[in-house]
Amino acid sequence: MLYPQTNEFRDKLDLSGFFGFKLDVDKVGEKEGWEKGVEEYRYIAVPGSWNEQFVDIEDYLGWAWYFKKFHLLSARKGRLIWVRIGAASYYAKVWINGEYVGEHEGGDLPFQFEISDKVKFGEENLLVIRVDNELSPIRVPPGAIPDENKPRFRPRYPDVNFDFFPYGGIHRPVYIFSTPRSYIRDITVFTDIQDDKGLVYIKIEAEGRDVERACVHLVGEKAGLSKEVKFQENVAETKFVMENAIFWCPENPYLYELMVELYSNELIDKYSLHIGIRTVKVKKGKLYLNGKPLFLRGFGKHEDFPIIGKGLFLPMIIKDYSLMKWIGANSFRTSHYPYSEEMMDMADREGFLVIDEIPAVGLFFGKGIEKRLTLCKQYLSELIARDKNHASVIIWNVANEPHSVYPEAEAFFKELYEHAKRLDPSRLVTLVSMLGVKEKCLKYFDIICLNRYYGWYTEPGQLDLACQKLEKELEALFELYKKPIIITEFGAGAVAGLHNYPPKMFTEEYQAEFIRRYCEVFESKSYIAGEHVWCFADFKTAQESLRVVLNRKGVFTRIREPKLAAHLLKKMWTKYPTEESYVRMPPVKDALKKGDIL
Ligand code: BDP
Repeated sequence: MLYPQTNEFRDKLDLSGFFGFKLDVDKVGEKEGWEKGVEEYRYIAVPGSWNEQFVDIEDYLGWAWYFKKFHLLSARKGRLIWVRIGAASYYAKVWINGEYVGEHEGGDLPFQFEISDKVKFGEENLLVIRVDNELSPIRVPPGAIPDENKPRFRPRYPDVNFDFFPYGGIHRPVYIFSTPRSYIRDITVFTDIQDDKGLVYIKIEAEGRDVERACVHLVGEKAGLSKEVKFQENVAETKFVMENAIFWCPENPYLYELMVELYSNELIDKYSLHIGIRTVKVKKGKLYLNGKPLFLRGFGKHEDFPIIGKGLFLPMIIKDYSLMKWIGANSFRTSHYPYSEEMMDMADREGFLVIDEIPAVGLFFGKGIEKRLTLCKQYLSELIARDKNHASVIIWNVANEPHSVYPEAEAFFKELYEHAKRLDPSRLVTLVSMLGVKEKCLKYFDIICLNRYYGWYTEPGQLDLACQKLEKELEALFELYKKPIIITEFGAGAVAGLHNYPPKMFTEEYQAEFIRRYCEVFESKSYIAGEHVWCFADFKTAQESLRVVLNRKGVFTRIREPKLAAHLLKKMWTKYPTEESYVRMPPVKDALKKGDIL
């Protein structure tokens, strides 16, 4: 799915700003014709979550309506007009000028509808979006699990089956954009490496009657290649061989520009992408980027900030990459849902490796399983369609910590793995597990991802015992599968400003010591391919007895102030020469004096 672009054939109108907003607590809006507009409403900012903008609806998770007027120039007549919504949590239904145009399930992925015959040119138009953020066991992520299946020991309010706040609202930009009637619908790029050559495979899909051929240009700083390809049934495929190619990697995130020009008799459309040439592979229990061993250092994160909630906040994207660079990270996971397209673009540019995750968190089996599988497959298709051309994305993750002890879990995850591989054979596919050796489904996946909290949820305060258990489990897991293991979560809560020596749970010292001890174990195992600390920053959760408003496992506070652990990580992660720093690090103990945190 292509992001709206502007050039001489395409334009877009960003509707971000204030929208009219009205709650529909009793679900009467459609009966009362709110799709044609309402007289009474309040204002809300888009993008942004409603829960953080208003004091009276912080915990409201029901239906709400958004209204926005916009103008279209008469000059746009004859072109295709589209509405595109970057993300609306959780379900959205859309009308233009009172006419229904479509709906979409899933709160974290973009969707668009063609509205050419519903808009008025040279006049005012009304866009209406009904957003429904109700929690339900048959939604993904699920809320309010029916009692017979409840694997939880902790009640939460709102009643979610995951550990972050279920924000409602339109969280990413809303665009009205236009394309020619015959246009480039999609571009898919895969890359490979042969000695010093970069192989770039390109598929172009077009729409419209007069599509004939495309001119494709691959342009770098020192080299450029061009080709002409003919369409057959609106699909054209080609391959470039770039001699002495510059390979994309965290130290040199080099991007080539790929320009596609679409022709009938004459030039009718254009689209350009930035692509990186790189490979990611697993061989004999190790992970490789461009044929070199790869070790991931970084975090699990969240899209969460005071006031804007889960809404797109561009300065935070810049700030987070800046802090991740400062600390010496080279990667992150989009826990527990796809992040914004803007965040993914910046990962390509800044050289961060990404484990890209669908919103399959808190999954459980039993009643409603077919619907949840259908949704997971839909999300995987939509995520891969959206992010397939990002050099930064190296792994697709199909779920976080599913409660997969039930027999039907095996078939469920086998199907998800095969679905992802069918759509993208070039990347690795994983499942992030909490069951470890007890997990039945890991055998299907290319690489193992494990979340661990010995010394926190179990063995509280006992880091020696925690590390013994961790080491024992890692050995057993590798013995079982002989696949590289990434630790996708490990961490301890720390209330910023709370100190104690010797380290005690919830102090900054304990969090730092916990991370240091875990990293020491990882560094001693050659099959460990990465360490992702949970979490990058403190984030808001539902209310429950285990959380003090926020989950405090961030090494930065919610407003991005470093805790002691951030300084420790910087010390550990920036010890290594930048050139080859993504190659496996020397053991932490060589780089650090024991007990030396700052
Ligand atoms: C893990 C979950 C993550 C939680 C974390 C925690 O994957 O979403 O926030 O635990 O409890 O199990 O902090």
